[in-house]
Amino acid sequence: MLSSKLLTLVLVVQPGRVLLGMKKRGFGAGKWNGFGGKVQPGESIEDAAKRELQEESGLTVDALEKIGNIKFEFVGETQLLDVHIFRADAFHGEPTESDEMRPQWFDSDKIPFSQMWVDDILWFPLMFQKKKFVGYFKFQGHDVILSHTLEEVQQL
Ligand code: 6U4
Repeated sequence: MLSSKLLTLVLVVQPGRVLLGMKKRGFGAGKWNGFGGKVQPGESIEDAAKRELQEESGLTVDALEKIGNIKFEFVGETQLLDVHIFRADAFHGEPTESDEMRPQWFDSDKIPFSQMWVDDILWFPLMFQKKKFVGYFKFQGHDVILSHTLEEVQQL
């Protein structure tokens, strides 16, 4: 059985737009994505999501809505990425570039999917509609999905 690594991902959404960050280094460098990272020992997943959002975008939030959970398998890797996805509809502060991310607002109809993880185009519509979802994606390298499941759920 594969072990798994807990990760967070936060999408900050306002009417008609979403904040993404250009990942400057590390896993997924060169891609636009939500803000997130590894859950540290002793930390709750939601606290990790808030901390990573603050560290990478400069924004703080009072509340996060749990919207999705996707597990990613990369062929040849022994660890699954267990990514917990949250949406924030309100925030404090101004998006600020960090060592890891360069934040930018995108209109909801101009999301740069060709420069994002290829799974995002499949679940962003659910995220925008505030639908909850769970999924499993099996990747070959970082650009090819070999198989996947994605389903809407009532509760996470
Ligand atoms: P550090 O500790 O900063 O070196 P790094 O290797 O850069 O970590 P990290 O912590 O930024 O990785 O975590 C990876 C981020 O990428 C998490 O927010 C989850 C997200 N992510 C990983 N695979 C993804 C995928 N297929 N689709 C997606 N986000 C993904 O939308």
